[in-house]
Amino acid sequence: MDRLCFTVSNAVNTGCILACNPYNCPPYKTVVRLAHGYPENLSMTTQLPSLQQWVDEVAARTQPNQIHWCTGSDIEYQKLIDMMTADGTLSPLDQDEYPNCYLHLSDPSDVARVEHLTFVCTKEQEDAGPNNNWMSPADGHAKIDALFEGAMKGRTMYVIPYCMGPIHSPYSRCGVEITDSPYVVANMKLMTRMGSEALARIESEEKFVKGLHSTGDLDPERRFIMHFPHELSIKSFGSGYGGNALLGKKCHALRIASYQARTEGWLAEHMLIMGVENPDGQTHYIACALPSACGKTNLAMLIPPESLPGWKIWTLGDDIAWLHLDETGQLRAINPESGFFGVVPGTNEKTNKNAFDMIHRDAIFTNVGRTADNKPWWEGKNVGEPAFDWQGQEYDPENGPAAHPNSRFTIAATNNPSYSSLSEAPEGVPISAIVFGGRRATVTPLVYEAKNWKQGVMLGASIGSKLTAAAAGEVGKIRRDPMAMKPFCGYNFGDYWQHWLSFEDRTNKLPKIFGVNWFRQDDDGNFLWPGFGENLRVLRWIIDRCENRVGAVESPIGLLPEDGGIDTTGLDLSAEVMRALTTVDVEHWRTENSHFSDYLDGYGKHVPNALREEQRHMAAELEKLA
Ligand code: GTP
Ligand code: SPV
Ligand code: MN
Repeated sequence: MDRLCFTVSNAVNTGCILACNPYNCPPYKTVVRLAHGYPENLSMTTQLPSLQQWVDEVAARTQPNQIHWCTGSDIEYQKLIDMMTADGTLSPLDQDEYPNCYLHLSDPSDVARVEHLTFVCTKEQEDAGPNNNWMSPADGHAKIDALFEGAMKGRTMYVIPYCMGPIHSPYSRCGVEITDSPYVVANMKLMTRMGSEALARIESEEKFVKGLHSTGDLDPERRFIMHFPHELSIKSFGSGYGGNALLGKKCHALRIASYQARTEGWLAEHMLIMGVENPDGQTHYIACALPSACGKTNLAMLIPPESLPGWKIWTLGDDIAWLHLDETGQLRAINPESGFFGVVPGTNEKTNKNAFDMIHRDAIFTNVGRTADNKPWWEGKNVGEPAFDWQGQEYDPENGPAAHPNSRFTIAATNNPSYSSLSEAPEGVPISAIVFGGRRATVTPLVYEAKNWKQGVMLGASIGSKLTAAAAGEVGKIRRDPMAMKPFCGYNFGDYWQHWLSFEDRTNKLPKIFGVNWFRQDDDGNFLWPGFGENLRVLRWIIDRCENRVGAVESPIGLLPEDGGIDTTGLDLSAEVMRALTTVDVEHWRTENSHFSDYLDGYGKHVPNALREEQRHMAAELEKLA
């Protein structure tokens, strides 16, 4: 079977990639390092002068007790775990049922990304755009450098070389994170390709993103996450949590990478990547953007329901996709990460069995509760009872949930039963469909298709979603979250939409674009659509549309499923509910369109004309039906 065609079987494709890597990347020279082991390998350094100089400068400013260059070995990981267990940063969970699983409880003020303290520092404010908090690079450096003065006194400074993406992929990009948090090192080990191999690539490329991080004293008043896209650098102070501190993730792979991607002609997106294999063994790859805590991890490792025998799902990524056009004009995706930092609450055998099973070993849990017999516990686990909450106190429902709503598991991707070995393919996977979605109780249908690329870009740009616990703030409020990138685009959204539109000028093979919404509710707050594994029914319609196998109904917002277009056999769903899920309410959409128009106004002259025309065209089409 042709490896580069749209539909390839996962198994066939895997074998082929191992046999014939078309890029024939030279293997990066592996530098032999003295096996001093941890923590004695303090003398290990780098052959790259610019990296050595930066590490020396940081050490002079932050004054650590010692410097540890991370090799990424399993022994190093275990020693860090042992050290954190000894000093109470981690607690071992019941090792019979949860081997190699540990619990970390963060500071109660440090439980989510802090968007109001996250800045993009560009020379001109309009380059960062209204979608970002802005500071000038000079002010940004001055403000945060002052906090780093002496910040690592008495601590070990860890130098983490990492590679976002397969080590030998031309699409991958490297970085080095310096941190004083062993918890960050352990998480980076599970989430990225870090250590000696990454350092060898960095030394040979002589280019890397610089990320400097210190947990400081966790004082929210002294907490900032600063990005300097023109310098390819990040400085983060005062938080040890997730996207604030694991700098390879949102800071590098989205904010800095989106900026790099614009200048280099690719896309860095908040998207899962999954392979959907049909009973004939054909696999389509889908990239899907949903805002934080809106279902990417769940969708990426979905288990097909019994009513769809023969279907298989392959997980490539659950949070970030880097998308490139190859030399044939085909859009291809790699996952820059190699692990998951997933929302724990709600994970159970029914909703996400793959995740539920995989987090029974080798996982770090952050901010979940515990049972009396030392098993992790969270709301929606459906097994056991909480004895302690996420702050380590005896569980009392009066104090709120046992697990923090943004509690997370960290785990290597290879632990996932649905792991796709194509995750390691240097050339990534061909994308058949791009999907955008949000969490909306009303308005947005279960699924709809853009008629063309321009309408698809508008579909993505106009996504609105309820805020979730993944960021500190007002949970439940609807906000515009274009392409699920509101907190993560490292430059002006107007320019970003133009960049998206520009892909149409470069290829005639672009994937179709779809919108989805798993979260429609009735007046009593019940979800109308069963979601989770049943979402495969929607993916199937999407693939059928890509293959021109089913028809669709025209509407002002795009193409909708025909009656019966989505197979609901075996579901307890009335025709009336299905119709509610797949029709356009003209009044709702007129309001939606007018909100979107106001939103575009905020981006002034940066709004691409083509996007404005699409918005006006939709308004006119809705007017005809009013
Ligand atoms: P981030 O890691 O923050 O980017 O989140 P995510 O997009 O990966 O979200 P995740 O898959 O972790 O899901 C977040 C929450 O949404 C969990 O509580 C899930 O149980 C819930 N959820 C996921 N998929 C569905 C669905 O199809 N229907 C419903 N009703 N809830 C869902
Ligand atoms: C998100 O908020 O989209 C996450 C979690 O994936 S964090 O790593 O904290 O950004
Ligand atoms: Mn995310």
